[in-house]
Amino acid sequence: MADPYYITTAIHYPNGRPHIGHAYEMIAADAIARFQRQTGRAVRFQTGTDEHGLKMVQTARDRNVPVRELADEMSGYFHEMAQSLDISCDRFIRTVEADHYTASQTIWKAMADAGDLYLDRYEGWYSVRDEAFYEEKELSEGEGGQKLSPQGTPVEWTAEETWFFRLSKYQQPLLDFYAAHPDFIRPESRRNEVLRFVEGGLVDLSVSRTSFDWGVPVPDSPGHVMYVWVDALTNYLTGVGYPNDSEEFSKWWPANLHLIGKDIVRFHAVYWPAFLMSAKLPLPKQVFGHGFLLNRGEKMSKSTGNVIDPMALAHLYGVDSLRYYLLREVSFGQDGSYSDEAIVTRANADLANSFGNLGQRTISFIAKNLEGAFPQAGKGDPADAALLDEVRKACDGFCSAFGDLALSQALESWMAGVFACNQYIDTQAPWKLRKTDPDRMHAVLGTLIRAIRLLAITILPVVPTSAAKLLDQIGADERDHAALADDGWYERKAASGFKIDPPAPIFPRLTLAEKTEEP
Ligand code: ME8
Repeated sequence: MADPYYITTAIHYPNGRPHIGHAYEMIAADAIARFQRQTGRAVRFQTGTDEHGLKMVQTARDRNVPVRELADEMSGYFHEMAQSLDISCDRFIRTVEADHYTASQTIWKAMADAGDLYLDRYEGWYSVRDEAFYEEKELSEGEGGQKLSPQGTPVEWTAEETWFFRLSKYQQPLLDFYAAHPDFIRPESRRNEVLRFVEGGLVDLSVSRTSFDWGVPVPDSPGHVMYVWVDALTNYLTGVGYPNDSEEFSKWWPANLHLIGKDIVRFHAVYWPAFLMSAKLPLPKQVFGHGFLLNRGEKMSKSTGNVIDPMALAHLYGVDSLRYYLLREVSFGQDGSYSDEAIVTRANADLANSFGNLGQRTISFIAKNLEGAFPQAGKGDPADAALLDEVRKACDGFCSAFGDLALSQALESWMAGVFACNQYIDTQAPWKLRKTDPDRMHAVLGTLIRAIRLLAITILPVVPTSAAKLLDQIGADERDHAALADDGWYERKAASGFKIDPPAPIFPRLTLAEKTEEP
């Protein structure tokens, strides 16, 4: 059995409903998880909600509801979103769950045993929006002299007795680790940011709070709850059995990939490995900081009212169109812009008019003219082998790019295979061959079925429901990467007497929805 593969998204703050940025991260992670499953690896995929911290406390206070009630309601929307977007997670974790308290308190004790925790007084700047402490030198000044974090969020002066983690002790071990594992932080630009930050010197980190009680209690320290990031990061361990199920834990840990947004790379690439080093646990293999999704080039925020509801989009344009669009349009790792026009244009051009049309034309022609029977071997031509070679090349290109997290490039390569098929069908014109050379028509249609199968298997991680429907129509049951290399499939299926039914359209042509709100 190939190596197990453990992938996680960030866990999302349920202080409001999910937005398109959250959906983007879940979709990307889901496509990667599905891709890894196709390679034959055992995959574990985790997402969820990060429910403690001051931001939750303040939001609940503003809404005049108990914080647990807010967490339950909003976490429910994230869970619902995961289901609607076909997110194939093995666990949707909530940090209020009992096993998560156990895991967080266990890692805490391990850090204490290492001598890395001490009590002191914290005085400094805190951003509730980021749930992050900042040094004075990192701040800028906004309107009215308001101090702002590097993320542009307001910071406030905080002073309280807290536990500290000896982060400074890990400066050199972290730098050594980055040097020995050049792929630990990706993409390159984020790696450079982290290196600069750590090289600039690390100060010890305040890791508990006493001014509120919505968090995981610090062991043997009444009045202290853990700083939300300590418990949040630990979710990655909780989900794979830490500390009680050592078999499960050693199967999945260390994680292969923490997929997160660029704003929280510091927590994952500096604090998290330092906590793990302290607790003497192995470090994850990679942290990938994806870019931000902007609304027509503008940052989405509740105050400007341009936050996009992913469920509404999925409802308007279809889940698979949305998934395809987000992974195709945004160069993975960089920021990308979202607009309704772009999703309609992209989904129509690539899915409805190209891939969908290829499947629809071929299958309906066979259903109508061959009564659904698989085309026979017919009269071959070098053009047939040339097409299949090109399609295989496109699918291989998809796999190698996708495996390297170049998701958009992967889709570009796949699309070259679709184009080649459409060109082939136009040149070979099976509708003309029907009268003039039926033997040749059989060979052309058979070649197309083979090509469609390869393309549909390859694209499954991105558009799982639609590609599966297409594969059902042609009776292609094996859908992993081994099936891509199975050259005998066609003959076996044809010999089985499988009949192709007239197709129901799979990729509808989209039209732009009426705008209900303008940013
Ligand atoms: O940061 N485009 O939660 P969160 C793309 N709870 N991604 C975006 C985005 C956008 N416009 N806005 C946010 C947290 N994200 C913590 C994580 S992990 C142990 C704890 C991404 O709800 C963001 O970068 O603010 C992060 O990866 C994820 O959504 C959750 O953000």
